[in-house]
Amino acid sequence: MSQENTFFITTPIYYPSDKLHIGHTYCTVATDSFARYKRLRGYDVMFLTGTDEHGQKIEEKAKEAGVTPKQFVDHIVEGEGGILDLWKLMNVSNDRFIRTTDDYHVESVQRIFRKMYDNGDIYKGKYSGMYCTPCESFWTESQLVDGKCPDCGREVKYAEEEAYFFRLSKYAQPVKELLLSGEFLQPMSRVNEMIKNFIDPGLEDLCVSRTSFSWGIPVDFDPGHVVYVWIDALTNYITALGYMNDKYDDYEKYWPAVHIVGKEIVRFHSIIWPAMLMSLGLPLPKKVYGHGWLLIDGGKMSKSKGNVADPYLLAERYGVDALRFFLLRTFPFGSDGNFSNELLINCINADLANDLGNLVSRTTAMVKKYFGGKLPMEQEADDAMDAELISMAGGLHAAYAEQMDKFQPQNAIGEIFKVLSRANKYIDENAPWLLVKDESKKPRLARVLYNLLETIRICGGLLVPFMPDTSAEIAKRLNTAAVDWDSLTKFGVLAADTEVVIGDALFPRIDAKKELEELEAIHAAQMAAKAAAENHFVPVRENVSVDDFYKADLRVCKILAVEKVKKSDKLLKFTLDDGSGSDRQILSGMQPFYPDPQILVGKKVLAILNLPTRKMAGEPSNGMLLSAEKDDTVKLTLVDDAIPTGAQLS
Ligand code: ME8
Repeated sequence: MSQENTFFITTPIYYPSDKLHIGHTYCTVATDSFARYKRLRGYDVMFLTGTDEHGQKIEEKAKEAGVTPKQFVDHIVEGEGGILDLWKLMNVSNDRFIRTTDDYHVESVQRIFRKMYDNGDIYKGKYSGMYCTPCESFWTESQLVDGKCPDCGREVKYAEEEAYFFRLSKYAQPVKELLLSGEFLQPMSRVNEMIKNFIDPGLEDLCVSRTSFSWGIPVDFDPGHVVYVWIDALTNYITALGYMNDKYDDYEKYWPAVHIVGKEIVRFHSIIWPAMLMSLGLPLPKKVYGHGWLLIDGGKMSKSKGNVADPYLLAERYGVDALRFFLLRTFPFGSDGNFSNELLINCINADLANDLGNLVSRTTAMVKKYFGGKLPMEQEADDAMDAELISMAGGLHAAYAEQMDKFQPQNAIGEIFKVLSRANKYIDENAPWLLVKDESKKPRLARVLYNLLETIRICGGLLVPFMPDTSAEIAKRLNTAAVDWDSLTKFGVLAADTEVVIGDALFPRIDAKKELEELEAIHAAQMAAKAAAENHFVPVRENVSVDDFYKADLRVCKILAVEKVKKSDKLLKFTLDDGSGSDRQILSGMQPFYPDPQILVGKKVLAILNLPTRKMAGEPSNGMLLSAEKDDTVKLTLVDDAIPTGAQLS
């Protein structure tokens, strides 16, 4: 089975039923930090994420949108601003991305289903029970809460159908033993939850096929049935390694995995999944970690409540690293946490601008000012005043590793920040600005600055799982490439005559009051746009004569530049090449619909040019860009690159 130095870690595969929000981002970024940490420790890591694309909910959503289910999921997964784009933006270092509609997965699931059928663990029966359509779950009467779905609180309805069942009941005892053994499921509180709520009341066999919808993997020996969600979804963790398919050959090398999942799907991962693996005769996962939820105003985020935080917007405003850091620094991984913009801004100001950013700027600036940027070789030996800082920085890796090995990024970051704040205090204790006044104290000054640079090197290196770009930038400022684990376990690695690189503030301070007001305004505008879209109706337009239509000078223009209009939450300012030889400026209310407008640069759009100049937010606009609107989305009508700029529509 898996080799000594390999490490396989997974996120849940997310439903591409809508755009992902900060909650999904939280889980993926946390898992990314564990993957990066293990790589730093020298492991050969396989980090898997992906999408769970079948099921009734997706089928219904696609129908509403008037497209096929595959078109629907393709758009959400691969489309502009979709799931792949989000993980790229968030600097997620997954090695593989599985889509459950991938051919190899479909074939593997059919083989797995057949294998479990052949060994007698899947049988045909009839299912009746209370069914929650949005959650695609049958519930027993005792599981309902006030007669409603215990997961989402919505109405359930009685349903009955012929179905295949998995003999989950057969595995109740070994699964209970697994849950009680060692540290399979964490945090420990979830173990009691599982045993009390699911195992002890008696595990029922699990319905694993459906005949009521068709968007799923067909049971190849009984075509009216499609494989129902969990056998399709959970097996992704092994099919993505090549189990029962020829696409990959990594199963032997990497399995078993550590699964990082949200608390609401711990049941599936710690009971059903191990039972399925037992049925298949495969080794069980190393660990399931059930993390908490990010809440807004104490409630779970939901698109329908309109209280979701948009990772695109936040990453764009504060930077990807700041957002990643905030998520992992602020919320204890195993518990729920209340997300707020205020917490985010305070975290950036206190930890990143102050404690980290200032320390880097101050220290490098002093090396520059007092020694022209390069420390001299003549340095005094360390004295008693240095001992605490040196032992804290030199020993940091151990305390940090202990926390990361327990999947506690918040505490690992906390350890780093203890050292950073000790370093800030060390500056005050040693008052370099006084040492510099006395020439004989220069060797001492050099030693003080060296100790600070070393502390920054170690802390910056250990920040790599959380803020990969910032960590690299810090190494650059210290003129060092040394971010391997070994070098982070020792104090005194940096050359004595290190030459620093001066740069901009790593994290500029944010004016919290102003920023919060702006975020409020953006949120209000988004809510208004959503409400408008909900009340939207397509106006009946009067017939227009061909002559009238031809009065409009409609042309293909190329976007040369785009920027946000300062005084507006909605307007983007486009500089266009309209083929006339001089640039044209058009303003358009596209800001809410393009969180990253720079992706538009170089694209070709349609514009009406012969409109009178209008002033919008103090800026002139010469024409109008054509856009198309459906439901709550508005997009510019882009045209094929092969059509020349300036071409007129006829
Ligand atoms: O459950 N706070 O997919 P899903 C923190 N397809 N994490 C959150 C969150 C929040 N508010 N909201 C979502 C599914 N998450 C299945 C999984 S796995 C074989 C199949 C995260 O799109 C959290 O990790 O509903 C949660 O478990 C996951 O997204 C659910 O994503």
